[in-house]
Amino acid sequence: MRSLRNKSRRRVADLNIELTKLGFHAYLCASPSNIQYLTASSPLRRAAHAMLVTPEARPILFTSLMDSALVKNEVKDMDLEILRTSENPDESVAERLQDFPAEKIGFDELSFPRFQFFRKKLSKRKFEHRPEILSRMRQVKDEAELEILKAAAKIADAGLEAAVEAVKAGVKEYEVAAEGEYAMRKKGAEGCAFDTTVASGLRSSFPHGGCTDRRLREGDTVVIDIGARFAGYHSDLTRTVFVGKPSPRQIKVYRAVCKAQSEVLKRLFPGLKGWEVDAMARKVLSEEGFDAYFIHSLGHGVGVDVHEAPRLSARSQDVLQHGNVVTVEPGVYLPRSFGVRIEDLVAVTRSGPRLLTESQKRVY
Ligand SMILES: [Mn+2]
Repeated sequence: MRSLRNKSRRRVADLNIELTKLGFHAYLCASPSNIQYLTASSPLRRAAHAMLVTPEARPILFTSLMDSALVKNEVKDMDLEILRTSENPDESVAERLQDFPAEKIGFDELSFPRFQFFRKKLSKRKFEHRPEILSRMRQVKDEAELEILKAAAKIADAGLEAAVEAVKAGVKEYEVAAEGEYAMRKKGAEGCAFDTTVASGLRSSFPHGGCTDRRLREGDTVVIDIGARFAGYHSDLTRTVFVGKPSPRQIKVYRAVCKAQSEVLKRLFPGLKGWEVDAMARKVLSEEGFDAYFIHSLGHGVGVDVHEAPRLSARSQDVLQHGNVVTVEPGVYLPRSFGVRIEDLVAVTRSGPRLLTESQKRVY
């Protein structure tokens, strides 16, 4: 608890240094993920309405009366403001902002109506959408965060194992998903990181197949994409398996995807740009003749959000740093036929990539 408080204090201090450097007088956090990060408390993800950070004073957390006891229990060195009920909760936030001499106010994310409201209420102030200030901080994980992400990855491993065990002809996709999710819950998951995908047969050619009541058949390709939420952090893991014996074509695609992934995993070091890493996988797949069917980006950062910085995509200028946690997930999707994706969660470190997910990959 104490170390969490120190962590929160350090993150707020870092944000304030950034704000001062960039000439901001205040920063309004409305994103639950950013509030979780700055308070180092995952329950606050839901319990806080907004957070106001300023180099001039202690941060202010806005919360409903209903959640105020929880917030008080989690956070000690911040001011608490109880939202007045039965009206627009942003009225309270705007009032507090009015007390500030702040001219230039940064914010992370606001719906258009909320943004309009603040602009109208505080017409003399300048509001700037600057989500990258926090996403840059969040993408570099410390040791404690890496431990939590490792635990989340381990839970996903257990979920995947249970799901793969359930794969056999006659079983429905959602039954496979249910086995995986149940196993994750029993291992301590707070929930799923996202809706589990179990996409079989032709449906495996849809990267975001979700799952349906389709029954698995002999010869099917099955893409299972599963992840856990643990202590407010996420994991993301995909394996592709076959029902019965795969055909030579299925094996060829599977091997190509495996090769693309292992090439990247060998050479994932700080200093590389997102597009360079993406290109490594694309090059292997082009040598195998499948690059035209790799129709998404190679990977993304994972942390307080399942999708965050840095991005590993064809256009990403993000530079990998020690402490990044990313997915490496090449895929090949043959239209009207089948698809294969293999995904692991990896920590980028000075001494090389550290795999967080450890599910085995069948070799064909
Ligand atoms: Mn992913």
